[in-house]
Amino acid sequence: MRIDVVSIFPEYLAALDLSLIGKARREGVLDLNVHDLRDYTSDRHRTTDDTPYGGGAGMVMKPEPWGAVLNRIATESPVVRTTGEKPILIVPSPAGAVFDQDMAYDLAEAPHLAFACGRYEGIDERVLEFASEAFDVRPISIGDYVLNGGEVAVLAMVEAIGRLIPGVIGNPASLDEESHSDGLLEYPVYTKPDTWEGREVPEVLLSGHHGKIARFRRNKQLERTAIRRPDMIVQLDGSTLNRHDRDT
Ligand code: 6GU
Repeated sequence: MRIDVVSIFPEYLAALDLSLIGKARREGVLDLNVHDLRDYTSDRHRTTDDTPYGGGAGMVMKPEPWGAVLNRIATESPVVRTTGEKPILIVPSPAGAVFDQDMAYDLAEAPHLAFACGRYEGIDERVLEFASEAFDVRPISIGDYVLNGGEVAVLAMVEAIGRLIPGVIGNPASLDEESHSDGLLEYPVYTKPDTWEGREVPEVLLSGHHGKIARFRRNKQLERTAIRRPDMIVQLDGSTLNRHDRDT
């Protein structure tokens, strides 16, 4: 997968050199490119923002550098050149649709993603209209709170998406049992020692009885989800709960 990220703080994205995502980059599974928006300005001060038309607080990102960098990314897209398909342009914004695991799975299938990190009060709206000629533009939020810019949101989204790309995670089976994969939160986990600070590991996990262990874990998932995320219980579709869930 090809990923381009545009920011006025490219150093923020240095964390993408670490851990599994960093390894995927070094192995060539992820072709991740970070662009400094200021490199696409043409004035001496490398200005990227200006005051809002209509008045109001804060500053707005100027359209010209955005136009220049997005033209470059679209023109150089290996996907556009080979398939003619539009790359997806994610615009991180608290005013976007909320990112979730289904979206991560969907985006993990795309051959080319670009991220446009806004700062201040946002990017001149005409940039999104202009970009939609060459990109499938999607404003996306990572939750109902406000960040100062899109960079931290991009770190979260690239990690959530990147780990779903085949070859990025060593053991893909671990993806099947994690929170949100089946509409429930994941069960609690334990490791050695079996007694620690006077606390025991639940006995059933030491029993070697696979059926009982599966039932215990499933009950913990249901209990945890009901307590912590009642909203997810409401969303469960009929096929998620099986006969055994109802009988116990
Ligand atoms: Cl994606 N960007 C910003 N600036 N704030 C946010 C957000 C994104 N998601 C939640 N808050």
